[in-house]
Amino acid sequence: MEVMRSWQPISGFDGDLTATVSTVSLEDVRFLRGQFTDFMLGYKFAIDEVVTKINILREDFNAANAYNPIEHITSRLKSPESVLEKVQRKNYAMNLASIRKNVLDIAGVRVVCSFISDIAKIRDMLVGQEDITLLDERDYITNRKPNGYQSLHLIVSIPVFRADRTDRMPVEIQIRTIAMDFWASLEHKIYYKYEGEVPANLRDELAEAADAAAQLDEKMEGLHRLVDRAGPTPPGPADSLDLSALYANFLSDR
Ligand code: 0O2
Repeated sequence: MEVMRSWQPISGFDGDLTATVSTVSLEDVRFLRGQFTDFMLGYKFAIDEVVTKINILREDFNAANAYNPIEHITSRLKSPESVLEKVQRKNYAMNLASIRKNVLDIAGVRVVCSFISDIAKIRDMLVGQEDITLLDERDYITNRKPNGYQSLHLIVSIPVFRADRTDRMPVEIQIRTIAMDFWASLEHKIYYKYEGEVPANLRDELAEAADAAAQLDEKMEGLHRLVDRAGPTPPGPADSLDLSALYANFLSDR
């Protein structure tokens, strides 16, 4: 069979993937793999762009303030298998144009903050940048998921400057506190261990743990505010002005 030069629907595809796999050659699969790898590269670059932006904010905070709202940043590029699994699960068309349009969480960046109030701060700073466009926002903090999951999800698009073109790429940014992140990573492990069928008693325990995490966040936020109020005022630009000239002026007026 001739190697496919452009992305075409695989001939003979009737929705039965097992039948499709037996009708394509190894060369076809290699070609598709190459095309897919190139397609994914843009998402990797988009992650790099967003991580750079967040690292700049972090460094800027460190330089200007005694306190830094960003605890840590992680990122992940969805694997080709899980992109295609999502396409199949959501019944999207199995081609690149459809993936580009429908699967907006291929590039993912997670920002973990110390306090709840930091989440809105980081969100506003990112969304306010002129090359970032907010496409969608899901606030699972105000509207906690029934299992207890909390996080702020933004889908943004940013320009990625390639060698021969500029592409606007979508990135999912998840912003959450340390407590929310702790809960989510444990829940994720439990979910996978039980392959989605988490026993009722564990689900109840997780819901309780989510309440405890939310209470801890509130308590820490309260303490943070108290300390912030009581703490010394950070030095401003006027603090280091040389006042000798003013003193000399007072003396000459006597
Ligand atoms: P991973 O491991 O991060 O790659 P869908 O992708 O269709 O299931 P949807 O509607 O596109 O979900 O997006 P949604 O609900 O905003 O969530 C997408 C991501 O949020 C997930 O990505 C998780 O990272 C996280 N998430 C959402 N709900 C939960 C939850 O109940 N528990 C935990 N631990 N994480 C959650 P992925 O690709 O599923 O996983």
